[in-house]
Amino acid sequence: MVLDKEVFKEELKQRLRENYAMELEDASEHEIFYALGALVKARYSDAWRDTWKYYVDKHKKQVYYFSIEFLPGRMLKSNLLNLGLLDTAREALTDLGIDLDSLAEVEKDMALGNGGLGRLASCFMDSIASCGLPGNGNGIRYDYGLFKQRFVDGYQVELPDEWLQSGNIWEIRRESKAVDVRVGGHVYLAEAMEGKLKPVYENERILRAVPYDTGMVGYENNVVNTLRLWSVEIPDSEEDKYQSIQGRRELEDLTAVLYPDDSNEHGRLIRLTQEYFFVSAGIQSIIRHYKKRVQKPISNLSEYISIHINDTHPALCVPEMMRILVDEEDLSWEQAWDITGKVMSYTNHTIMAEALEKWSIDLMKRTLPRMYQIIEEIDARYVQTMRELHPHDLVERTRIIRNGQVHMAHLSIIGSHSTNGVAKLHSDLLKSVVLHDFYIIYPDRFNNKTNGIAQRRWSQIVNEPMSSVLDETIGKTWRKDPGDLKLLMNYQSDQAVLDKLAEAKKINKQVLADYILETTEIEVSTDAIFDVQIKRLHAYKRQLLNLLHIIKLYQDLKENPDLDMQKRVFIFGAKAAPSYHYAKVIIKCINEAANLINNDSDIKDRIKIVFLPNYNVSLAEKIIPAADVSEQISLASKEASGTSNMKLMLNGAITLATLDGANVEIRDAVGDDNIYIFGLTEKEVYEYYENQEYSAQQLYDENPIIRRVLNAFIDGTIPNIVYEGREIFDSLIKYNDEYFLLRDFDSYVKAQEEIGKAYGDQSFWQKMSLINIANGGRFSSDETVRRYAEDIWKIEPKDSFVTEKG
Ligand code: GFP
Repeated sequence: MVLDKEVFKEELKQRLRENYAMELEDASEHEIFYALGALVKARYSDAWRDTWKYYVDKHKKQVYYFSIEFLPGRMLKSNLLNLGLLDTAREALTDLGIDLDSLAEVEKDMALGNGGLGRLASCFMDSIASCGLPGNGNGIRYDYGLFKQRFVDGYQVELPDEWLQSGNIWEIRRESKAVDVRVGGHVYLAEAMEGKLKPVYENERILRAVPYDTGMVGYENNVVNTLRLWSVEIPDSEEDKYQSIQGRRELEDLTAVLYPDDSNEHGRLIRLTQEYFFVSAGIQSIIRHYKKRVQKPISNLSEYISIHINDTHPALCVPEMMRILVDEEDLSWEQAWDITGKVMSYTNHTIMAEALEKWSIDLMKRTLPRMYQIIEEIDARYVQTMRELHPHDLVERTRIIRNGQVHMAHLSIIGSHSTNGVAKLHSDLLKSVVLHDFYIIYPDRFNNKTNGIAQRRWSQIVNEPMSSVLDETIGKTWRKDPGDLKLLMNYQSDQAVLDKLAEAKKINKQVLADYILETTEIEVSTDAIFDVQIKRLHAYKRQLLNLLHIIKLYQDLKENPDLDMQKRVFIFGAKAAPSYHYAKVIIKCINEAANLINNDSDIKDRIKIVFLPNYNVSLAEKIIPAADVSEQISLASKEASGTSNMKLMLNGAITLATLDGANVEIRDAVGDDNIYIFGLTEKEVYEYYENQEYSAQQLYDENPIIRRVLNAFIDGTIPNIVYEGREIFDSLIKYNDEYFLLRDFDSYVKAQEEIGKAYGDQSFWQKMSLINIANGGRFSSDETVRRYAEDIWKIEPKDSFVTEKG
C-alpha cells in the first residue's frame, strides 16, 4: 500500500479535526493515537469488505477458530507493518515531532488470554490472514483482560485490567448480527409434526450475544479476515426480568472477566456458561451466514465450513452443532453426526491431567439442559457402536460421561475428525500415554502440528536493530519469507556481521536496562548475561529451579567473593493464577531473594534478580530482543510446546533447556552445539513414575550443595519468607519434589556453568547466537497454519485474489 508521507500527515490532521475538533498542536497523545488508529482502520476497511465479499462470491471454504482466549497485545504497529505503512508513519510522525514508539504505548494491551494458548491463537490469526487463508477467530470480548499484576511486599496483587476504558479503536460493534443464546431452565422433548420429537424449553434465560469484529490484517496482501468477539447484553424481550441492578449485573458479569476464579461453584457456573455462550453465538452466526450467503443445502456444510476447537473450552461446538442441525434444521441424527465430525477438529495443548476439563453432570444439566441431553445421546451411541469393536474397559475409559462427570477432551475427540498436539514430542505422548486409549480407537485422527510464532511481530516489530543488520547482510526477503533467515548461515564466521549483531543486542539490552531502572529502580549492566525466564508461573515450568541455582551462586559468592564468574542478570516475567497459592509463594520467594541479593554489597552487582511486574505481550516485546539466555526448563514431558522458546531463539538468545516440548525441535534446528540441554529425558521421567524410586530426601541428605540451597529457605538466609520458605522446602522434601527439581539440579548447574564459560568467549557466543537467528525461520506460524489448512481444515489460500488486487 503506497501512501505518501505528506498525504499521511494531512490525513492525520484532518482526522483530528473531524474527531476531536482540534489542531495537532493542541491534541493530547491519546487523541493523536485515536486519530491515527482511525486513519489506519480506514486504510484497510475496503480490503476487509472485499475479502469478505471474495469469500462469499467464490464460495470459499472458511475455517472458524474457536478459542476462549486471544492475546493480540497492541495492534497499531503490527497493522502498520502489515499494511506496508510502518516506515511512512514513522517518518511522517517524526516530521510532526511525534515519536511513533511512545505513541504506540498509549494503546492498551488486548490481554484476553492467560499465556501461550491465547498468544498462539493470535499468532495464528496474523498468519492465517498473511497467508491469504480464509479464516476467522471466534471468542469472548471480556470487559476486563487478564489482571494487572503489582508486587506489594513481594506478593502478587491483582488489579483489574480496564482495557476498554478509553474505547477500542480496532473493533466494530455489529448489532445487526446479534444472536440469542438460551441457558438454564428445563428442556423436555415433545411430539411435534410428523411424530418427530422436538425440545420444549421452560423457564430458560435468553442472553443476547452482540459481536464486535476486529480486522485481522494480512501482511502486504490486501487480505483482512475477522476476529469476532461476543459480548453479553440483555435482550429487549427480557428487560422485565432484570429490573434489579443486582440481576442485571449478574448477567453482565458473564463476559466481564477472563477465566473467573473457578475454585467455587459460582465461578464454575459462569465459566461453563461463558463456554456455551461464545460457542452457541459463533455457530449460530456461521449457520446464518451459510444459509444467507453460501446458499447451499445444509447437508453440504462440511464442504464450506471448518470449525477448530482450540483446547477443550469450545468443546460444546460438537453438541451445539448437533442441536442446530437436528432441532432446527431437521436433519436426522446420523446425518447431523456425520456433518459435525467432518466440520470439527481439535487441538490439545496440555498433558497436565488437572487441565483436562471435566464438568459435573449436575452442573451441566442445570446450566445447559439441552446440551446435556445431546451429550448423553452422543455418549450412549458411542458406547453402543464401540462395544462391538473394542473391549468393554477401553470403551468405558473413553466414553464422555464417566464417574459423574462430562469429559470435554473425550467429547472433542469423539466429535471431530482430527486431534493434534502442538510439538512432535507432545503429539507422540498423546498417542502413547495421555490419549493412548483414543489412539487405539481412532489412529487416523491423531497428528502433530508444531506451534509457531508470528515472526514479523517477533522480529521486525520488536527488534529493529537486529532487523537492519539482517537487511544489510542477507537482503530483505526474510521479512516476507522467514525461511530466508537461513542465508545468515553463510556469515557465521564473518566477524564484521557478528559484531553488528552483537551491537544490535547491546542496544536492545540498554533499552531494557533503562526500562528496568525506571520500573524497579534496579540498575543492571549490559555487560552481564541477560538470563530470561518469561511464562506463566507454574510448578511444572520450574521457575523455582532457576531460583535454586541463583541461590547457589549467591552462596558461592558469599563464600568466595573472588569467584571467577560472568556477571548475570536473571530476569523473570510471570503471572500466577489468582487462586494458585503455590505459584504465588514462588513469586514471593523470588522477590525476597531479589531484595536480599540485589542489595548485598558483598555481591558487588555480579548477580542481579529482576522480576518485572505485569508480564504481558508488550513487556515480552521489550524483554525478548534483549535476552542472551532463554530458560526453557520445564520437567521433560510436561510442556506441550512452548512458544517463548521460539521467539527468544529468533532474537539470538541461546536456549538452556530440557528435552521438552518444542525444545527438542529447536535442538534439531540449531544442532547440539548451539543449545544447552540438561536434565532428565521424558523416558527417564516416566521410568521414575513407574518404579517409584525417586527420593528427594535422599538427594537432600547426600548432596551438600542442595542441602545448603534448600536450607536457605528455612534458616533465615532469605528474609521475610518464614511461611513461604517452609512451604517451598516441604514441597520439595516432605512431598517428594513432584517435578524432580532436585534430580535435575546438578545438570542444570553444570549447563549454567558452561553458558558462563561460553559467554566469556564473545565470538564463540556470537556465532551461536547467529546460528539461532538463522534457524528461527522454521518456527514461523505461517508454516504452521499452512499445515493446518492443508491437512485438517482443507482450505485454500486466495492467491489469485492477491494478484488481482495486489
Ligand atoms: C499452553 C502450553 C504450551 C503451548 C501453548 C500453545 O500454553 O506448552 O506452547 O499452550 O500451544 F502449555 P501455556 O498455558 O503454558 O501458556
